[in-house]
Amino acid sequence: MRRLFKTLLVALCMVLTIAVAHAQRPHIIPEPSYIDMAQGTFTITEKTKIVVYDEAWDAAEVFAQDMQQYFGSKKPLRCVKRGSGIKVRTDKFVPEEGYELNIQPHEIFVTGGSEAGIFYGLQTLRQMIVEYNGVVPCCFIADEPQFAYRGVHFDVSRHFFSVEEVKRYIDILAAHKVNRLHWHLTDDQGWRIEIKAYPELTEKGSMRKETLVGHGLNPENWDGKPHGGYYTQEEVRDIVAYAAKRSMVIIPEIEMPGHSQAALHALPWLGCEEQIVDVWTTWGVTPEVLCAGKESTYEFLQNVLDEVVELFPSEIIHIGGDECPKDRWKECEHCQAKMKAEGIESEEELQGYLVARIEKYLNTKGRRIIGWDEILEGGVTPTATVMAWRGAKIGVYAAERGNEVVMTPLPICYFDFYQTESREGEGLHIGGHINFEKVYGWDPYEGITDEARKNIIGVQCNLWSEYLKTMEDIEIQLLPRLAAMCEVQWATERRDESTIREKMNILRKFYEANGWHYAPYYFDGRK
Ligand code: TNX
Repeated sequence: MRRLFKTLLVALCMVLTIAVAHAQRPHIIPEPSYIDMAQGTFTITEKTKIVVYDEAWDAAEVFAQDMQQYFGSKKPLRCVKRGSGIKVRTDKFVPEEGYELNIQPHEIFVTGGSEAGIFYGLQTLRQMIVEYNGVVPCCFIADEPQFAYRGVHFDVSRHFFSVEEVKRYIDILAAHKVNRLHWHLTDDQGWRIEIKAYPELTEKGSMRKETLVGHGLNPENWDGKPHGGYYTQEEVRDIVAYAAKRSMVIIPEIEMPGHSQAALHALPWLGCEEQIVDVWTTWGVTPEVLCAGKESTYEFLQNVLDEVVELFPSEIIHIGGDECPKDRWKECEHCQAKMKAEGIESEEELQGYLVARIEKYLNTKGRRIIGWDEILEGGVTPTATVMAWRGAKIGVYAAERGNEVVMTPLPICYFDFYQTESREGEGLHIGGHINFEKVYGWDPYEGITDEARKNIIGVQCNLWSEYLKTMEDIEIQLLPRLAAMCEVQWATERRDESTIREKMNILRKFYEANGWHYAPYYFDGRK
């Protein structure tokens, strides 16, 4: 009898242990590839050391600082070369950006395929630390991303954001395991990057007289207040280094030949007729574009790019290419002469000629180009990467003709759109409707052949800032939709509709612990 009781007791304990272990499964976003729960816990305190075995000091130090914020302590956690605590190391048998996180009662091991892998392993641990108030359950997690390119775009031209704000943006992205920041630095409404060869670009082109009040479709009132700002080259370097410490590459975008009115204001000789124009104070698409006929335009672009490649180690450079009306070119003697001399038949092809020339130039510097999908219209080279924004079908088309593609279709990836159908309580936005569910349920491979799948190198969401003036506005548009986006970027095949809401309720606490603003709609059930 006693024996039977003992056996039953043991069985009961086992069932309970399994149940407890099950209940402890952590809520991590994006979903890891593999999680196996074990017995026991590890308690992280402000005294826990991070033991760095090889070169992953940046990842460790960033983590140590993030922990400092949670513990409210004066100093970050200590990073040391030996001892016990959270042990980080690289191992060539782990996939490049992947990691293994092994939490044991007395030690934690974070093993990455590279420093990036370690960084992501530590981000997973960071979410667990918030979820369990520092007492993290023992487990083994193995994880790696689906897409190599996991991007988020930031428009700092329409509204300017300070160095500190850009860094805060990078922090938010990094916690979602995003590895590309597409930094939209120039547009009609402001030129934001110092170029030493042309000081006018920032002296004149970084400031607009005033800004449209209300929607771009009804340009009636302006606020009468100057708006502007720019980043010095030193600040750019600082931001690039800040991102690199978080395993993030910044892809700069220099818009050409459209969306360039701020540059035209600063340097009127860049236009077809050298007409004097303002830094634009309105939203939309302006007919004022760079002249594609004069050699001086090409020289200008090359000189600008010379400085850009010095500042940004990114292998790809974004050259814009979107929404370039051809009205001025049709009437321009230089553009028409260039077309004749080069045997170019249409103005679209003239844009293709400009893009191909710039691509060639950047290739001589060891860089490649990426451009908005309009670059397909001018007969793009097979070596350019296409950023498909006007629809996933265009991305599929480009991938099938052999170009590499970043998918960022408007109906899913435009985070400047409204988040609710009713729009109640939301500020003024450009239009549309993209909620969390739409992003989470998206299949970036839809409609593609097996062969072309490999050409989809990644996925990106875009944050255009016409209607976003403050960092709070930015964060509310970004979060929590970025959580859904990072599931697509990192975990496409592993997404699970039945667990996401529960996971989001935990991630929300993580946002709060970091002091990030987020939109309430998903949490209060508004669609
Ligand atoms: C289109 S997407 C643009 C931007 C606007 C955006 C607003 C793209 C390549 N161009 O200039 O800011 O729509 O959603």
